[in-house]
Amino acid sequence: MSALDAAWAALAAHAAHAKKWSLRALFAEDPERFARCSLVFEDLVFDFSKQLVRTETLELLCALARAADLESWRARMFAGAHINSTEDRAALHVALRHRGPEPILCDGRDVMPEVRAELAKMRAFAEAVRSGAVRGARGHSFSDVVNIGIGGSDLGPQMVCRALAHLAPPDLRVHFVSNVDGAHLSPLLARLDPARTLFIVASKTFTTQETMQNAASARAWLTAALGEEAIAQHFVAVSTNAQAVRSFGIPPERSFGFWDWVGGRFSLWSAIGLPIALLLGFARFEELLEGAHSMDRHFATAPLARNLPVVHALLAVWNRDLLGFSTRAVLPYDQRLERLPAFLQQLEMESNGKRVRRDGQPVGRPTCPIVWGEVGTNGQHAFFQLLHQGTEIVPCEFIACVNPDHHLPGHHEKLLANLLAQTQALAFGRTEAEAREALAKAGVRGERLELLARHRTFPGNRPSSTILLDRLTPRALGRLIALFEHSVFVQGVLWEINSFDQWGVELGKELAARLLPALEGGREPQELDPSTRGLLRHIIERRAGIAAQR
Ligand code: G6Q
Repeated sequence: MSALDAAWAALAAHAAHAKKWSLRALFAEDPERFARCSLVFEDLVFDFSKQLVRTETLELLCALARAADLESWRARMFAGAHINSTEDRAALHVALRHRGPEPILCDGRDVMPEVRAELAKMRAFAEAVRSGAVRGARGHSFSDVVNIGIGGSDLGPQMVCRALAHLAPPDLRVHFVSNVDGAHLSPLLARLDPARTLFIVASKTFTTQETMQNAASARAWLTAALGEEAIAQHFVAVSTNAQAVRSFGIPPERSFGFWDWVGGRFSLWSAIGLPIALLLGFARFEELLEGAHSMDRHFATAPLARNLPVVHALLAVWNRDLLGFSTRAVLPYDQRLERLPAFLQQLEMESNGKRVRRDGQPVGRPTCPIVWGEVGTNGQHAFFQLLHQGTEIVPCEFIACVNPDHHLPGHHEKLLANLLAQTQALAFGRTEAEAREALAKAGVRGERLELLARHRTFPGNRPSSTILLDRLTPRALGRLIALFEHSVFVQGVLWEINSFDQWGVELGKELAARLLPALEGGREPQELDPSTRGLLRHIIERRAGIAAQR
């Protein structure tokens, strides 16, 4: 048996006991449990004392990490090795936020001079737009920036811009258009003034169907109002494909680059973060990078058992593989983090939603859970019923700031009271005896008391973690995102998968390309299955019918 198989086997044996543990008992037997089962990094607190773990669990999980060679994979990532093996590339997003003078090598070259040069170009452009030095074709300063991109070229910068909008100036708005559905772009264009609108076409490849369609429509809208010559002043591009950017009509000085060693979902630290720099100013974008860099240093150097991304990942694997929980809820108690669940869905599920190992063999155990979530307290009035009393156990991750950035009295205390209460209710529940006692006190008697007591029992023992930040600053957010990024990588190492490719998105793209001609009035593809053929013909007939009526 390999050391890794032995580590999994030891954990499986341990988990057989863990399935009988109760959080009530774990807390009762150890008054120091909070101190023992929480980690602090700068002002970030990660409390995992309400997870179904003991000291021995963490020891066994750390042994698993060592058996999976985590420390050497981590070193290889920082050293620019081609850990993205199926695409034969490095995964070097840590270089994008590296702040020190040291070189970072990739394929024998120091990438830092290029990284710094691109950051300097972003700074100059962001400052010029914000000061009004760079203007549109009619001489107006820009009031609206539209980022056209999808997936990794959308979710990260969008999430950050929403999270930190309280730091944005009142006279600049940033919008994000991703969906190929014209219902995304069309109503936005209807509200915008072409003379004051700047478009960012953000696409690593500059071939993505959705982005190219949206960019073409935006370009047609702009040129209809301001003429072809206005393109160079109203469009910028962020891409690794300089040739395609030039063909679109965007000059090199308005084109921002990045590198093939930056994965889309890890790219918000590159020029893909341009909307962030425009909205918040470059100094704040740099604070975001600094926050991520400080987490990178911690991840690279802290011992496994005190290492936040490592412990976060080990708990995720414990819940998924050993306790068998198939989903994970992300519950930010902060309205500004409303796009965090969507961002993490991509980061985690695109990275680790895989069934074969790096060597092509089946993983043989469950990998990435389904990640989902919603901001609190909204979720409490929607799906928390299932979290507390449903038949599915969902490990939850609560995230909140100790201090708000608004001045409305009375809100934040209620927000935090609710967060703390939910973690308590999930962990400790309410026994049937306690429910009966509460009902009796309220004057309920007899059969009705017996019936209601069953409905009002909370089984508890439902694990959760809580992350607290002092305040939602760019630095704190950068640190939080980097924590999740590294956790995803660690989980991938434990499952022996490559977290940096995404072949699972390809088949649908190919099939859509085969079907598109038929929808555009051309021939139906041959050898179509009866279901798809039936649907395709229905659409074509109904659309023809509608067209005929017009
Ligand atoms: C992310 C994925 C994917 C990608 C989009 C957009 O890691 O690779 O979400 O970001 O498909 O790709 P482009 O940036 O090339 O348009």
